[in-house]
Amino acid sequence: MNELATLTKEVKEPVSERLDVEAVRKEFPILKREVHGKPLVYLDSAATSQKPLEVIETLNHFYRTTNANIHRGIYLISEEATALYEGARKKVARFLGARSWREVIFTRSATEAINLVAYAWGRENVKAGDVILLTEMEHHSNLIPWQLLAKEKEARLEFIRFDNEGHLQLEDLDTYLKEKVKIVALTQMSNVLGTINPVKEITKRAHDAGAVVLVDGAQSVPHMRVNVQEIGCDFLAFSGHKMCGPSGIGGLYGRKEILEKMNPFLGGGEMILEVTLRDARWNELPYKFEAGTQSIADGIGLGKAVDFLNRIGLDAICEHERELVEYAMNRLNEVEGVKIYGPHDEERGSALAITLEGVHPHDLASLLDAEGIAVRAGHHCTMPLHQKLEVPATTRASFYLYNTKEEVDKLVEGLRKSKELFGI
Ligand code: C6P
Repeated sequence: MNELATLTKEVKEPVSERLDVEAVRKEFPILKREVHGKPLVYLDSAATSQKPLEVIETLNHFYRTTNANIHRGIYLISEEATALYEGARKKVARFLGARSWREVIFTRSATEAINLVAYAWGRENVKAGDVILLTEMEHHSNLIPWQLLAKEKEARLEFIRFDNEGHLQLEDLDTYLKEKVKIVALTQMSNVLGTINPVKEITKRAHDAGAVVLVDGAQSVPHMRVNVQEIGCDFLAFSGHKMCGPSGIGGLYGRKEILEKMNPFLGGGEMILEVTLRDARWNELPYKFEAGTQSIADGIGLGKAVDFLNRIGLDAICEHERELVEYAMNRLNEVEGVKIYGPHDEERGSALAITLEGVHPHDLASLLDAEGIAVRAGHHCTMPLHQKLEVPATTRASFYLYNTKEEVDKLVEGLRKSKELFGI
């Protein structure tokens, strides 16, 4: 039995199969506030999620009682801080189904995690003429680091296309895998289309062709059960702030065998075993990749967020969002002029990008804001995806465990009001 399997047994079962949204909402203090004299309707969780009280209080408690640097002090509060931080790492490792806590590297965000791989793995392994295979729906965080690497190494960037429904065209994968693909890097859930990509199948095919696989889990990890061993991927990046945790903390799962062979990403304190003026030996995993003082309180807060998500239950969250998105799609389709992007079937995530004919996406977001409704407008850091959709911008509503059908109704009402204002 692997190291974390024994610990997994101790994880408490979720309180109920179904999510009690009213009870959940009470745990998020910000949801009580008003904006522009109206109750806040927060529909921007794909950008960042709100935080439950227990996460907020964990940060507060840490700074009030336990604040010290970790892995350094030979005194009680430093030892306590270290135990809390390393405890959080173990919770994250279990949450992702890693074989060992050593496979979880804390970073500032998913962005930093992907950059870590592009630099530390990419520089050693990608050579001139190699193919880096991405998809057309990637967030800039999973595009720019590879563009930089490809330019430096004279490697080739190629892309798996997506079809009109936002599904990947997997025949492109097979075509490119016949060439020298070194890495396939793709999102598990699109932050615009809501598409859930078949990362397990893609990983299998990529591995059969000798390629390494990085999964961008920034949007999937907060919303569905993600198990890195089941997927079989080599790397998975995620952000704490999208999964009820604090900002400034995220992580990279990496298969131990591959991490061990890699050079460090950043140099500095803590990532070394021994240093002389001209040389150094690297620390063991995961510390080799954690140079300098870490976001200690935020890491501990992320551990609390994982406890929270486990208590509510990922299956219950997933089911709640599935019902909500289905309801939202039906209701939005009632409004003439609304176009919904991405899959129209049940198997999709909870990011819903739309356009409303005759109203600019930014104007729509401003009008909705006046109604207390927070949505995002723009290209959502996916310019190439929008170029393919042939729209400069979309307005995006994204849902999480605390959203309700009444909030969807308010969104629809807001759209109708906007149409009236524009005389459409
Ligand atoms: N997307 C959105 O509103 P960071 O910023 O590092 O925490 O996450 C980056 C990132 C990577 N991949 C995907 C699929 C993402 O959606 C994001 C963040 C936010 O859609 C902010 S642009």
